Amino acid sequence: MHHDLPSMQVLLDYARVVPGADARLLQYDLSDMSGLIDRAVESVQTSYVANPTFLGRGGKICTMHRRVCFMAKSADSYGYFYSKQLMPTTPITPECLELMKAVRVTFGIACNGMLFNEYDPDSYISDHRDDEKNIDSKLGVFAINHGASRIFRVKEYDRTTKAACAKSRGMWWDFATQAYTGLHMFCVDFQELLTHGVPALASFSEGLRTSITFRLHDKESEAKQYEAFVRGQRKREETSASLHANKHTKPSA
Ligand SMILES: O=C(O)CCC(=O)C(=O)O
Repeated sequence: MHHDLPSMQVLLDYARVVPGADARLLQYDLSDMSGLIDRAVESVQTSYVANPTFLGRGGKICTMHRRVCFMAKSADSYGYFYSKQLMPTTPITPECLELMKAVRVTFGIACNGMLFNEYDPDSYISDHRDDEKNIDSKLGVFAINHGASRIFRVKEYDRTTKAACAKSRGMWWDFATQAYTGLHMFCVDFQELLTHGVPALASFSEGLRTSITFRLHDKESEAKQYEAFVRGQRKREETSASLHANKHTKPSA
């Protein structure tokens, strides 16, 4: 990490619950970067995909309940892979490049891609753990908060059910996000032991919130993932087409 770090607060130190765990939620004051952050958020407004849907298992249509876009140089990444889907790369704007550089220099986080999630009051992201394939795994996942405050909810991960713990079985922590702060899910154990999500809560319902996560992509190593995505997509389309055809085939008399 670099010497002149912005002021920082430890929101959660999981070692207090599980001694030895290397998992902390850190919050940085980024008010000095507010102009840079505003300009980056503004520059992606026409690039969002709203509530993207994708074909899940058995041809089921699933929805991401928010607006999403992924910015990088096309030479660096095919895009952001999620649920065996691909959010293709949008050529990164100069404003985003500038913010990414500031994050790299200030926090020493290796990154060449930025994922934007924009939440209106009804939007949410379910509890999940981040795949650290495209994350600087030495340091964890770094995000910037912009706009309205939302609850960022952290839960203990239940290895038995392979899901976030129910409240009766594990601990939950709620944090109200603050504009112009950095949220750092630090460090190597965070995504292993804890989930995170942004629930839709009626009491937290004013305006838009954007989060920006900083990712490190390598197009060469994504090639296999890309081929698997293309194959899977073909398969899902065939399944969906045959389900559709069966629905419309009249039974013979
Ligand atoms: O909006 C946030 O703070 C979380 C975003 C997130 O969890 C993700 O993109 O995986």
